[in-house]
Amino acid sequence: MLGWFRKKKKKDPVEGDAPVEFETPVGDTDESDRTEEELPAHPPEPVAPDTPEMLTSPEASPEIPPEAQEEAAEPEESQAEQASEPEPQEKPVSVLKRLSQRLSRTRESFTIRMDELFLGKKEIDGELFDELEEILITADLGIGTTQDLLEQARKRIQRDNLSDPQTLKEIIKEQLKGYISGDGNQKELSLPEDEPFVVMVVGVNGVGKTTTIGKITRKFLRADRSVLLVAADTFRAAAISQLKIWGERNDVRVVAQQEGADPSAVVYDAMSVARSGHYDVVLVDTAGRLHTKVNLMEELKKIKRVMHKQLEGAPHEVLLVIDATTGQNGISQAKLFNDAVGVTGVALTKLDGTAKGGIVATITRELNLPIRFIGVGEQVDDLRDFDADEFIEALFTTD
Ligand SMILES: Nc1nc2c(ncn2[C@@H]2O[C@H](COP(=O)(O)OP(=O)(O)OP(=O)(O)O)[C@@H](O)[C@H]2O)c(=O)[nH]1
Ligand SMILES: [Mg+2]
Repeated sequence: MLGWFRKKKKKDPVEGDAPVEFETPVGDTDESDRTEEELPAHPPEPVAPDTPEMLTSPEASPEIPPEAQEEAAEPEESQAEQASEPEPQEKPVSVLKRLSQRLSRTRESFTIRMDELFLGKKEIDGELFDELEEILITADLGIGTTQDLLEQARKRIQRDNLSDPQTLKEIIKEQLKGYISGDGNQKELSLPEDEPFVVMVVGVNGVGKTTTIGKITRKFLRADRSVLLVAADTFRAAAISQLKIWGERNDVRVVAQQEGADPSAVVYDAMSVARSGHYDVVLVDTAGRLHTKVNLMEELKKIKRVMHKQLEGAPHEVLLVIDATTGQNGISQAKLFNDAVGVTGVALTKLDGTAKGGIVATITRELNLPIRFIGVGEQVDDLRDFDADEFIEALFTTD
């Protein structure tokens, strides 16, 4: 359980009153309980022509005008439509049901295909394993994880002398849960009490860094934490204004300079503001590519060094944002970022728009990185604290 969004303890109890402590995690409660208005997805931003430097994300590339992106999307698959689905008025949709709806494309390619495969099967044979392998690879579980999973399943079947295909299905479910609920994923994470909690958000362009920052800001505000945003993506003027829009929406301060400014200088200023203003949380947006010939990874390392010099514990978290629709490509990106700046957690976005949800298991098993959040839509509340059990249940829900 992610402890970031526990409400801040009240420090000055009124005399005579028992001290009030808020320990309830907030942010991922049943969305039917929500009282706050849903904010619209951030508006399409003006796009400046630019040259990708070293890494690009094939999805939602800022080079593609929003209209063209809309045209390219199949109408029934439109993320915007999914995100703005009308809420049922009378019957509140449970958290699990809602999540499983958002994961519908992965469920179709994985759970539903698996159900069809097992339907009518009377015995476990080689053919069943071959077809299973194909399903797992299509869901982007990755070759390594798929093979490990099938090998473990074969061993179990032999060892326990099992013959019922339904048991095999249960074994797969258990095995998947094992991969994604590793140690790192269940760690309780708390915020430092006496200094700002600094999160450096990194990732390739277009993966959803700025949007995720906007969503996380809202979660922290609900937990009574003050938030400072930092526009260290100085690559495009639009990137800076996009963060400022999120700042306005959430009514929080944004430290920014002009386009093309040295991102480390922005961060330097921001750390002083954070300390003097006693901010609880600092969220730093970084670029996915650069306008100069400076290597992106070198630039990120520099930003990290500057933060650390200003505040010893910072960054407390290097949050890598991965776009789930990029599948195994996202895994290669993760390795590069991890080698350069030491990623400590992952936010996996756009799970609502992809059949490649199996990437969750690859991230946790092969990269051994904890997934902190999953993005399941464009709205401010479409960011969930990742919970392995809940995720597996939602994935295997059949209705
Ligand atoms: N469907 C869906 N869309 C998302 C999600 N997260 C982000 N997006 C969309 O992805 C697009 C890119 O998001 P940004 O936040 O601008 O990505 P970025 O990484 O900051 O991009 P750069 O600033 O260009 O590096 C936007 O249209 C977002 O609304 C998600 O979880 N689901
Ligand atoms: Mg951005």
